[in-house]
Parts: sequence; structure tokens; C-alpha cells
Amino acid sequence: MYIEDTIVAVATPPGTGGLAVLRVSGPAALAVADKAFRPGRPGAPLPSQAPSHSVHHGHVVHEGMVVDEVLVTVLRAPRTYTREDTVEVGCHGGACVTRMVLEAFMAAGARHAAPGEFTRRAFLNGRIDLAQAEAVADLIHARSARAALAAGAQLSGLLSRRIEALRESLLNVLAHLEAHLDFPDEDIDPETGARLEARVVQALSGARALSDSARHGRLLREGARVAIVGPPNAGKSSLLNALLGVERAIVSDVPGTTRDTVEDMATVAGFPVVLVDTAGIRESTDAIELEGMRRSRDAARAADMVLEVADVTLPPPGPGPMEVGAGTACLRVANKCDMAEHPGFVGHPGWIRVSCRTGTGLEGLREAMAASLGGPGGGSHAEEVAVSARHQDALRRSMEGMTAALESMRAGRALDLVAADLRVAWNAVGEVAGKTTTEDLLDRIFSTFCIGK
Ligand SMILES: Nc1nc2c(ncn2[C@@H]2O[C@H](COP(=O)(O)OP(=O)(O)OP(=O)(O)O)[C@@H](O)[C@H]2O)c(=O)[nH]1
Ligand SMILES: [Mg+2]
Repeated sequence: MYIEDTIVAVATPPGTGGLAVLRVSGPAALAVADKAFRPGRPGAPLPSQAPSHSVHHGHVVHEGMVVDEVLVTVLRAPRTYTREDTVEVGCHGGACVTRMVLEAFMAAGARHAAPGEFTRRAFLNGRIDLAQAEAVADLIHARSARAALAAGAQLSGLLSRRIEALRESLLNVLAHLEAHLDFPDEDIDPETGARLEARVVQALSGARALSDSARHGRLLREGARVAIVGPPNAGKSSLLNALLGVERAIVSDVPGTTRDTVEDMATVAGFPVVLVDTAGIRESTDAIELEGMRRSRDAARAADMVLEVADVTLPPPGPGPMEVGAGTACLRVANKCDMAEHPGFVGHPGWIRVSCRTGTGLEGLREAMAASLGGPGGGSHAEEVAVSARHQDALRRSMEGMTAALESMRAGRALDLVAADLRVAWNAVGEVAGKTTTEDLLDRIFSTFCIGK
């Protein structure tokens, strides 16, 4: 795809820093750089004369004035991020100086880029597909090592390859059916029919496996919500602080210290999590405390995981009165194991012993949390597929198409009906990788990017 204009943006975060990097991309990138950049020594090449993938020292000039001393990297198409001619400018990282360098390049003929426009060009020019483009944003926004690894896997094409395999299978079946549609007198022989059906069944289960990874994808992208619940004084706030590594919530020996939910983000064994400390549940007539307990119950219902905390020196609580969402993992945590256990707890399995005071058992708790959040595959994180809500929606529609096609096949309905449903499925699968997209969808996706990416 040939895009006419040349764009520029600061690719590094705003604010002060040692360096900032500007990116210029488009057919006139080198010509723009020739105008805005003056080589540091006489006779040194201008960007348009420089070989690809070479670095040059010099100055950015604007209206005859030297704006900054910079290093310019010349990258010629197609071996660049956007597949267009690209110039990267490393300048000093002050907010003002960066702005002045940006203005010099705009005065030289580049337009200020929209959010995600560089990545959008990489997509439009066919260097990456849409799932990979989205992975760029996921990688930048990843809040934990594990989320970053999953985004990296998607960026390298892990999901795209699975999607491509699904499309291949469906296309293969479609081609068979359509060949037969040209000869309406001939029936598909039973053996071929069974083979085609088996292919669709296999594609359907492949799509389902991908779609099932959406929960895992959400946990990695947004972080799992972990509600810490239990009776007053059990040590819920102490546990929040211990898992966060900072004294975030007030801890005291007065039961009923925490009255409102307190939440903060942390990383547990590579997973991003949002930890929510709650008010202890007990009999009360105090209006504020009752409201706090209502919020505790809401937090438990909305959580991906509940940590039920009990004081190990007291009798173990019965099955909790807390209502949790379907599929919510529950871990029972017996706190204060630095003190003598109540006889009721001794030998009681199913409680993870910790002491927030000494730190004993916290590592084991973290591991248990990670194992329970672990998602499919478990093993190698680099092989982790974790689709997004958008992917899941496209996969759902593709599964509907495949299911309808299978029904028609089994009922012996006309082949063109089967083909129409499979085409729906094929198109929907293609949306994941952006084989079938609309401008609207692209606008929506790339508007979530930062400028300069
Ligand atoms: N010995 C011992 N004491 C602890 C431990 N963890 C917490 N405590 C003490 O238990 C008391 C209650 O701790 P909190 O963390 O405030 O308990 P909570 O569950 O948040 O209580 P509420 O907010 O009132 O519901 C405090 O005095 C803590 O110092 C522990 O591991 N060992
Ligand atoms: Mg508390």
C-alpha cells in the first residue's frame, strides 16, 4: 500500500530524560531530514545520500537556528518498522527541546502522527497483521513479566499462525464444496463428506481452544482482581501490605479497622493483580460498618480470586457466608502462624499457613495464587496464547458459523447453505488477523495506542 504523506512524532514518553527519540516515516522522510538536519562535519552525507541503517552526528536546524545536537539514524524501506523510509532522531530529552526538534521536522514537511499511526502503517504495508499490531500495544502496556511475554509471543505471530491454520482448513473445505456446486448433479461421496465434516469439527475445536484463552488474556491484560475477605482482625490488611510490599492499608488490633475497600496493583509470580482489601464481616448495627461490609461482598462477587483469611489462633470458620462469582478461585489463608494454632486448625488441610508478621509462607501463597491463575498450558510462558475480547467475539461468530454448517452437513441440506455458513466462519476468523476489517475498527484499535508508536 502506498501512503503519500510523511509523519513525525516523539516516540519516547513526555517529560524530561537523558534522551528522546523522534520518528519520521513516509516517502519524504529522507527529504524532510535533509532539510531539518545539518551534518556535523563538512562533506558528511545528508540523510538522503546516506546508506540504510547508518547513524549520523549533526544538528537540527530550524529557521537558520541550531535547535539541538542529535544523532540521526537513516533506515530505508523496506527493512523498517513501517516498511517506509524512516529516520530516527535521538535528541536531548527535555520537554522544550523535544518540542523544538519536532517543530523543525514539521516545518520541513512532516505531519504530526496520530496515535498508533506508525504501527497502523506497519499493518497497512503488510509487515504485521492486526493481531500482531494489537500485541504492540499489549507489550507497551504490559504490567507484569508474564503479560509482556504473552504479548511478545503474539507479536512474533503465535496467534496469527493459529488463525492462519484455521483459515486454511475452512478454505480447503469451502473449495471442495464450491467445486461441487459447479456440478450440482454429482453428490459428494460419503467418504469425502465425512472427511470434510471432520475438518470442520477440528477447526471448531481449534477456535474453541483459542476462545477459551480469553479469560487468561483478560487476566494478563487487566490483572486479576483478588479480594481479601474474612472476619475482623484476621490480618487482611496485613496481608494486603505484605503482598504489596508497602504499608498501604492501616493495620491495628482494633477489630473493624478497615471500613472501606482499599485496592492497589501488584505482581504475583509474574501475573498482574489488583489486590482489594475489604472490611471484616461480623454482626454490626453501625451504618458505616454495614456499608463497608456490603462493599466487601461486592468485591468478593466481582473478584477473579478470593483469599479468605482466618486467624489461626481462633477456631476455623465454617464455609464462608461470602458469595463469589462462578469460576472464581478461592484460596483459604490461615494467618498468624507465628503463634500457636487453635486445636481446630491442627492438621486441618486446605489452609495455606502464613504469617504476615514474619513473612513465613507468603512465597507459598504467591505460588498457589499463580498456579490458580495459571491458565491453559501452564508450562512455557513463551507459548502462551491469550486472546483479547475482540478476538473472542470474532471467534464466537466463527464458531456459530461452523456449528450451523455442521448441522446442515449432518442434516444433508443443500451444499450452498453449508458453504454460506462456512464463509461467515471464515470471514469472522479472518477478523482476528485483520484480513477482513473496516476503517472504523482500525480507528478504534489504533486510537488506544500512544502517539509515536
Ligand atoms: N502475631 C501476628 N499478628 C498479626 C499477623 N498479621 C496481623 N497481625 C495482627 O493482627 C491485628 C489485625 O491485623 P489487621 O491486618 O488490621 O486485620 P484486618 O483483618 O485487616 O482487620 P479489620 O480491618 O479490622 O477487619 C493487628 O494487630 C496485626 O498486627 C501475624 O502474622 N502474626
Ligand atoms: Mg483491615
